[in-house]
Amino acid sequence: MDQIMSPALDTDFIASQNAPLAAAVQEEYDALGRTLDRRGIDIAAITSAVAAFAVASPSWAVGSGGTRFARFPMGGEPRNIFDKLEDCAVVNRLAGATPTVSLHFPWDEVDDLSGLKDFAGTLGLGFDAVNSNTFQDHPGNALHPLSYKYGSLSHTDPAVRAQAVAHNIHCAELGAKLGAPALTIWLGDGSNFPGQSNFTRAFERYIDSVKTVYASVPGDFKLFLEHKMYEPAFYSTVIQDWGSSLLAAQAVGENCLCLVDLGHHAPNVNIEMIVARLVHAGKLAGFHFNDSKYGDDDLDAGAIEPYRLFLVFNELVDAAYRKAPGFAPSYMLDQSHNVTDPIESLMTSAVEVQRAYAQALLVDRSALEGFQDANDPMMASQTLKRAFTTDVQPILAMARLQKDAAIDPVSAYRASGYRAAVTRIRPAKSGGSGGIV
Ligand code: LRH
Ligand code: MN
Repeated sequence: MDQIMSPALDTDFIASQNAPLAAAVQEEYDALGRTLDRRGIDIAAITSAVAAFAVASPSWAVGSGGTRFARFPMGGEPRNIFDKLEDCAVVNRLAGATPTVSLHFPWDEVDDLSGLKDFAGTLGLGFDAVNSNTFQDHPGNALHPLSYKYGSLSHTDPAVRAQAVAHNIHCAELGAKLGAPALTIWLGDGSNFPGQSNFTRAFERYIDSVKTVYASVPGDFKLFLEHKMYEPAFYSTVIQDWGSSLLAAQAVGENCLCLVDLGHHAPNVNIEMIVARLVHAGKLAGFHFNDSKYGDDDLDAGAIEPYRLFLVFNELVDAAYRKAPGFAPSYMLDQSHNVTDPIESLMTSAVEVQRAYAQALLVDRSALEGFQDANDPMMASQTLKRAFTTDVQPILAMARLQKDAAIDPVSAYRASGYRAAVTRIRPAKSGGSGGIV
């Protein structure tokens, strides 16, 4: 597979883009360093923690996303997993925070897995949790002759359940061969009418199926269960909320954990408290970061509710600070880019997740604990707000500069002409009707 030789991946090009910006970054960084020093915080320690922070890119989000109404593809749509990895490499090279990719099967499946792994390696990429797909039928795919219209792992028909179980075992094997740590299982299984499904029997069939998958996955390979309130089912969903996910993960086994997709909750749900509960239970798998205002909008992380994202990271930094048992979450983006260039959205979203992490590192945890124990809500709230309102942009830019990434990823990307180059190379895809990918 021949690689696209783009300036977007070239160290000298990136250095030329950074040169006119570096002095200002250094000046702002030094000023912030003095501010944080007065708070007893070492900016260098924060910067190296931020530089080490990583979030995975979703392979399914580098093409233009859409809704059930329409999809408006831009030029240079990826044709296959190799194109997707090239685009993910640009995101990582310029924003310096996405060294792994989360794959989706069968969309990304190839016969030559070691070839795929090597190709990713040449792009400086590895793999995070892979994803199975029993939420749509796969016409012509011999492994999926039966339909998932009425469910998959919780289907009333044991033959359909067996087909879905086999698919998930297959995805885990593909993931393990690629060095991925886990398989994420998200299902559309549910009902559209009261009475259509027996909640308990469906849930027990689901647990039984996941137990069968769990029994077949290699040693420390993990299963991540992803809950979602609704869609595609609009009355009940088998794994509808964190409670159902936790009950199932506890029933399945130690390496079965609960993944939190920020968009899978009703508006105004206290997601940061769900995170605290899953950490308490030792069952937090990790995240699909995105943002939303209404439903599972899959908007760019931090674009709508940056304070909520900060509050989630406040719980994560607190868990690390308390050395919570079994705390090792996987961080992944899961978004749909309907009106922006996906590469720009993935770069800026990775930076927004990094920003929330950096701000959460600035929380004075011992002071906060004191105000909480003293029942001083005003000072407790102000302690969080002080961290959230600290402009950590110089730290994020310095972390990128120190990694030879781009101080301003979007400007560097646009200056690289990458989109125009792939638009020339990759045949245009028609738009037409909806569908997220
Ligand atoms: C379901 C979901 C799931 C993916 C899919 C692309 O809404 O969040 O994580 O499989 O999006
Ligand atoms: Mn998701």
